[in-house]
Amino acid sequence: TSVIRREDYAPPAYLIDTVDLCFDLDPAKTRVLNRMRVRRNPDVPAQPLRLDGEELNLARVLVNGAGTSFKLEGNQLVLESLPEGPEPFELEIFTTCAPAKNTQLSGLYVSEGTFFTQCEAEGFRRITYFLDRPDVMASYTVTLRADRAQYPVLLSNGNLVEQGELEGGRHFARWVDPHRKPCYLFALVAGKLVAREQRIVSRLGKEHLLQIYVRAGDLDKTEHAMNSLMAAIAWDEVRFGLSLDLERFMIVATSDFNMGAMENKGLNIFNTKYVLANPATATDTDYAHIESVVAHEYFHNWTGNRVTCRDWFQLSLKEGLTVYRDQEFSQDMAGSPSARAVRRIEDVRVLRTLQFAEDSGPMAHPVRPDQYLEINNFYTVTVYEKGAELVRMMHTLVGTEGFAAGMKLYFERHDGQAVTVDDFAAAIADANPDSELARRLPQFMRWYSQAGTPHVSAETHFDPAARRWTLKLSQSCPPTPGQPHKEPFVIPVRLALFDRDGQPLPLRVSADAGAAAETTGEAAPLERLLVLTEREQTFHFDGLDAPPVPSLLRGFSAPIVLDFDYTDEELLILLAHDSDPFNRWEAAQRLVTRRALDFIRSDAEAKDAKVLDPATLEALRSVLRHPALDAAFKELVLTLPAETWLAEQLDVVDPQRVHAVREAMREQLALDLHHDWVWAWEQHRDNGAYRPDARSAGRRALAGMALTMLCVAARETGDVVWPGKTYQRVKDATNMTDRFHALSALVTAGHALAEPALQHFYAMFRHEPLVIDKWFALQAGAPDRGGDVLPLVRQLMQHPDFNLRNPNRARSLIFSYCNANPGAFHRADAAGYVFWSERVLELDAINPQVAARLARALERWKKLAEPWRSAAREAIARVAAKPDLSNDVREVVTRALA
Ligand code: B3K
Ligand code: ZN
Repeated sequence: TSVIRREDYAPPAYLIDTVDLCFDLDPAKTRVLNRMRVRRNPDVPAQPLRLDGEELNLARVLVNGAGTSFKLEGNQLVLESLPEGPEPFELEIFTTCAPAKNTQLSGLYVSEGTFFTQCEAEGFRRITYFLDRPDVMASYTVTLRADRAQYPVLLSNGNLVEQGELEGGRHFARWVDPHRKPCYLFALVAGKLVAREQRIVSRLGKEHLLQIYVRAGDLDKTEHAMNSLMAAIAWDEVRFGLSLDLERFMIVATSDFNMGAMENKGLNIFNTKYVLANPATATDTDYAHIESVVAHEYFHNWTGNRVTCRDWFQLSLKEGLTVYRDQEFSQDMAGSPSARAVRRIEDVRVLRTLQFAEDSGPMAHPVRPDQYLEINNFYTVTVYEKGAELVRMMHTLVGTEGFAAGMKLYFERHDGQAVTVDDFAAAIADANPDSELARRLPQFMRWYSQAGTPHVSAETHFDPAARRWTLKLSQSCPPTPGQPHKEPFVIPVRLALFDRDGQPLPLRVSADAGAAAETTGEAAPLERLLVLTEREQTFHFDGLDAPPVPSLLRGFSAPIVLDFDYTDEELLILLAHDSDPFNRWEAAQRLVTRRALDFIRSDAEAKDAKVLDPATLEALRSVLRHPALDAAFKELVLTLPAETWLAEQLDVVDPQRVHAVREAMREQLALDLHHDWVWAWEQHRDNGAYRPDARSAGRRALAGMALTMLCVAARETGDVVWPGKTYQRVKDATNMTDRFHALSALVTAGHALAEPALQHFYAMFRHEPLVIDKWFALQAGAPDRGGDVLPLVRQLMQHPDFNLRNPNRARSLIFSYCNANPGAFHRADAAGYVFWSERVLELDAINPQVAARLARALERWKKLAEPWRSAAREAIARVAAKPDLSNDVREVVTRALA
């Protein structure tokens, strides 16, 4: 297979109006009869019909009921002698496939005796021959036939129109989807499942049935997902006027799934991890993920399903927009302004640690990529999370009402169509003709076409005589593969100013600077939105008695790196006083990152080092002890920057040094703030009956952090009391969040009680797969002590509960080690890399999509110092040398070596 290019897009030569699918479900050999009404696309010159198919056995092809000649060319079925003219014809294709052998989990597969499908992006071609592209939309009728005893529940998209008995203990169900859709949104499920049901009435007065299907023992874990679904439905009606367009909306959970969930029309299929929760088995983080993933898939019903992508290069059209929507939803669900800010900080943290790294590595690609070998490799943090930031910037540039008007226009124009990101941006701009977005639309679209993270550097000047403060912003963007030079972006920069006592200052823009003069008498605002469009731009602010402390890029108003040489004093002022919680958190991150990087670059011994200075420690202590700040916010401020984040700030990375310095900082925080951690634990440990709301989750998070710090300190001081209390907590906690915090505290501290605690935990939850995933992940992600993690991971691979074929399990052990534990993975003896290459190859034979994700663990190898650099390149080369790699893994390793 070769590279697919965006510029090669051509509309389909044929259109498919209706599809009538009939399945005889059998794990070993499922028979699929596919009857389509097809016609030539009048806008495209006549040519043969080329249908995609993969791993199918073709039995018969009929055109208008009669046999026809056909060719098989690679993975395509080619029909040359088709009826001329614009009239539709009937095309009937009969194939079989083997769901039980489908370990890729794309197409039709079997998980624990139940049939599931996954068609996005190109899985439908593994079910039947089809025009497997999102701009071909058809109306579907689906008949499922299966053994009644083994597969009592038969589901597909839309409405159930008929069901009944068949001979030989079989039965059938027929589903009709009232909405046209691309084939990637097709789904079926057949198996032994039970459902939680909920009837709701929409704002429009329509009745809907909501169902969540799970295995019989899991019904008690579906309440939170149902609540989240109802909340998402209500939110979309209020915020965007978008209502559920189906009589029945179903969610089905499976424990074998390549990603989080899938938005199939009316029949969402979910990884169990993002559905199942009760207080005994799920943590606060799980609850929050479920809320956002359930909402995300539901929101796709409009952004993705009603209006879909013209081609897969437009993926961010639905994913960036839908992530933006789920993030807004989760913020609204959080409630208080500071709880909203906590969500924002968490989202930005993901963007900056994962997406910024992607953007500066070999897989860097624009939010709208230009080419791919395997589309599944482009379901990335760039397309999703950076894509969401682009939508957020549009919102910032047109305002909340303007954005809602833009969304309305988008659906008026494009409902039922397959469109591009340009169409979306044009709708937002056209609804707001006087906005900065409309004025700068072509330039704004560079965010979609240029890869890389822009840097904005700020310089300031104060003129006491004129009482004028000047801010000069300049932007640049580093080269990325295939894009050596970048044109300037449109960058919204939110700004506030503070005096040295932390009091906000009014922002008076001077009239001669080209900006609109202030109307006299009107109070100057305390925050302004500057829009940087040139490579370099200067802004003046008047009426200031002293140089102010700028709070720049408030709320992280653009996905950029801000280079500004804050003094420590200025950062301490912002940390203590900034009214923007994001920048308050950011001030602490900057202080701590600065200390860490200074130390890493020095040649001082890291063991027992005082990496943090007294002023920073004192500032962190005041945050921890602050009477008014939320516990969740405190926990974020006190969380040290990730090793991967620190590594990204360095030109050459010694991963062991980064790890050692971060560990030293943690010990320092644990020891120097010991009394404060005791206080924090006592103040936040009890929260009554478990409720997953943001406030009590924040309290649990801070208590959990305190426990970890107290166990880390105990390791240094020889204290036995806190580890003992923590062990007790593992045994008698009343919810999974508290229990897991305690277990993780012992494991993180490397305490001797970790071992019995892990055993106790395992014995308690051995029949809960999602909890056992946590058990594997915790051990594989533990801080390395003398190289002990890799042998443990190898040993855990032999555990009876380990199964490489189950993606959740593979991720919990292998990915937690290779992708999320740099200190243990980057071993000087290269044994971690050897392990990685073995697993990539082993997984590739089972499930290329999952293998390709793992393959990305070493893509930043060029930044590594020796001996890691050479060892990593060798390991990648070893993988690349395998002749029959999947496209998925091939693309990742080829780019990495380029
Ligand atoms: N649209 C799916 C992702 C499909 C991934 C295919 N490799 C889930 C989501 O983003 O909602
Ligand atoms: Zn999505």
